[in-house]
Amino acid sequence: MSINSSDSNLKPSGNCTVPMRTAQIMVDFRTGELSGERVQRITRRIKDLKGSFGDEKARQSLDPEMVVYRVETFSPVSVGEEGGLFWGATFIEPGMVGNEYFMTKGHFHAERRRAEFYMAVAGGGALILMDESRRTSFEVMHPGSLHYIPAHTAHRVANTTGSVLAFMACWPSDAGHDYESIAAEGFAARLLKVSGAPALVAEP
Ligand code: PAN
Ligand code: ZN
Repeated sequence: MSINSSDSNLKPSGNCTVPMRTAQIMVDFRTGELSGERVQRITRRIKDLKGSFGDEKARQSLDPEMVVYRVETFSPVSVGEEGGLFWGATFIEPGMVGNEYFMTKGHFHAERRRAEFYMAVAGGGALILMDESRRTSFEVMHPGSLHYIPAHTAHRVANTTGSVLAFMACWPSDAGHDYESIAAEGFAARLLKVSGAPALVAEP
């Protein structure tokens, strides 16, 4: 029996002796959305993001229930297990807190030696990267852009457009997330709207 990848009507035949399994998860490549029973979902709202944005007064003036971003995750192995991989999709709403774009909390991996891939699917924005010496840079994200996040590098994404920014991610199952370092020290620069355009502005 020959199998080709476009053979979507493939069925086990009477002679087939190997087990056939269907994928547990499906990815919608137009939107990045995951579907399947094992997809886990979290939502981050304005009320969950105290301390993330530079202008705390502006954050408090917004509806605390307003959604800033959602994350869908497929974790085929336990968190912390060595040798596995996780898949995620993140959806950042358009919006601003003062002059700062809606963005993810951002983190270092708890196991600093772990890297990650991001790939933008829809919308546009910026991946902000910061190494352990607090050197900060950003990469523009647009549909199809693939971003390698090296080990020892904090990462956060900001949506700089008027529509949802969706991106996929793949990272090692023993990477873990260190949000505490970012909560304590922040990023060394913020992505702000300056004269109508995004600019990475160093913290004073
Ligand atoms: C991503 C992020 C996701 C949400 O899956 O966890 O985009 O960002 P925060 O975790 O910073 O809130 C990832 O980088 N995983 O390692
Ligand atoms: Zn990460």
